[in-house]
Amino acid sequence: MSTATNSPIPESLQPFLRSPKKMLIGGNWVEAKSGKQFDVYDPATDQVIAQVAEGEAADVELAVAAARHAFDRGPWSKMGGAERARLIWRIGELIDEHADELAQLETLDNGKPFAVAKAADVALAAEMFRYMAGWATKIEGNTIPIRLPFAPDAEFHAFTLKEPVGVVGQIIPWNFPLLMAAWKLAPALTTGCTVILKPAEQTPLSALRLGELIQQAGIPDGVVNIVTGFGETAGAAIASHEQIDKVAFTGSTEVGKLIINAATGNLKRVSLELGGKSPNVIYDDADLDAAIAGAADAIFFNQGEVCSAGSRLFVQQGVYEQVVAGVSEIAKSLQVGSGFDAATQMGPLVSREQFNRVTGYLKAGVDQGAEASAGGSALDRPGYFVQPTVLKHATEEMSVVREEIFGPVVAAMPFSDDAELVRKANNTAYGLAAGVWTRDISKAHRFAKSVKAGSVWINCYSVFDAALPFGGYKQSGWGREMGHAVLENYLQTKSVCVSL
Ligand code: TXE
Repeated sequence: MSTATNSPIPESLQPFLRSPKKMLIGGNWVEAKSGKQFDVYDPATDQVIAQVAEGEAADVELAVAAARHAFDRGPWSKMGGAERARLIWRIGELIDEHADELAQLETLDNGKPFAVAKAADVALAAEMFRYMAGWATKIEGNTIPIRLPFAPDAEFHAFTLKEPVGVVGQIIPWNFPLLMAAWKLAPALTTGCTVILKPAEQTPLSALRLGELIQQAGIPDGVVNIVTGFGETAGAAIASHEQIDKVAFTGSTEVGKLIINAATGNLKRVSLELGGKSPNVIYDDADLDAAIAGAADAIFFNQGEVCSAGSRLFVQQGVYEQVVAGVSEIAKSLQVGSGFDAATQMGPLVSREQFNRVTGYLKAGVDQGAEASAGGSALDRPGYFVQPTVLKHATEEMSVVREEIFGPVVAAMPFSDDAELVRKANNTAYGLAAGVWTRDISKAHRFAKSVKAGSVWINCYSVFDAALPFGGYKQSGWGREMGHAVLENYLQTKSVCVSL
């Protein structure tokens, strides 16, 4: 592993950074009612880069009123699908037109390499809006033949209508700030819902810029409201609000459980995309060059701050040492530094808190008997940098194997046969994703069937597409993001029965 120097903030971002960071409520950019602001940090330097309005319950109240008005009075929920589709498509185009600026904001706020932000976060966000725009004209119910056993001659015409669920609260994390906003906003808009979006307090900047683009696209006032602030205040006020019909959350499993409790007051619908501890499996008959590179990418992509990261690496006994050595070699070769440096392959972690959490796990892993065959500690420099780390001699009881670290740390474990593998792979509270590398197609399919996970990648990892559903089994969540499946989160079914 080598380190690149920090690079200065691009001059082109300065006008946006210098403008006051207000919240979008009812089509207006407003301060927090309390007048409070909070600091936002550059994770590569530990310096404050912006001050952002600190929304709380009173601001959520205003945002809910605006969203309620926009939903109950229209025009959004009553607009034709084709008209909504044109506006949603336009958001995707505007994201592409501002791709460099949005990617720079993402690098500055989250730390990730600029090239990754542009190729993955920004491109996938634009694609998500365009994909969802297509569904706006295809939301249909069914006609359903029915017959009453006690009145067989009575004739009915019965059908279902798909209607938007209403006002939706959306609470998102900091690992893919713009993309998570897109995953949430696009299906809500497609189905005719109105939204209160709360970005993560660590990374609010790209969502605020997206708010400006959403206005530019012509989305009516009050349809998308953006409240910046902390989870325990603004987030909790959204989760418990009686006038919000649904809450969609991405974040930790711990907070996901709090959201469910808070939502019981009015029994609002809840969808959750939570943590993971995903198994990535390499059989001895795999194309090992591809599998080793794939295993490294599965954990080091986005600094390991990926809910579906391949953080438990299971390697068949005969090739275990070779694979661990290969992944360790890649870890050591990765260029770690400022996301603005073109040579950088891995940026800093997002925050001081996340840095402390990940370095805490590194210490715990070694204390519990694992050995770092690459990395193992923080980097001695300002900013929240840690080394890409491979832990060998890991066992199932260790906290580094059981708990989500959400950093560039992979725990490698050997297995001998399928039965042992499946037991170990499923020995987790989570069930978000899994990967398997083998040349034997039957083996791959058997593993895909037996692993309890919402996504399985065969001879690849971290492949995402707006058309492909994504979400968790077990404590990794409720409901699916993306694809046709996500529409169900935002629609309700009304049965209509006409006597003929
Ligand atoms: O998450 P939180 P944190 C996991 C990952 C990470 C850990 C902690 O393991 O190390 O969570 O990260 C809002 N009511 N993931 O503390 O707190 C908060 O403001 C309502 C996995 O940052 O769950 C933010 O907008 N909202 C993950 C969002 O929840 C609340 C992505 C996520 O923050 C709230 C992020 C409350 N009481 C972390 N408390 C994934 N699945 O991708 C916080 N929030």
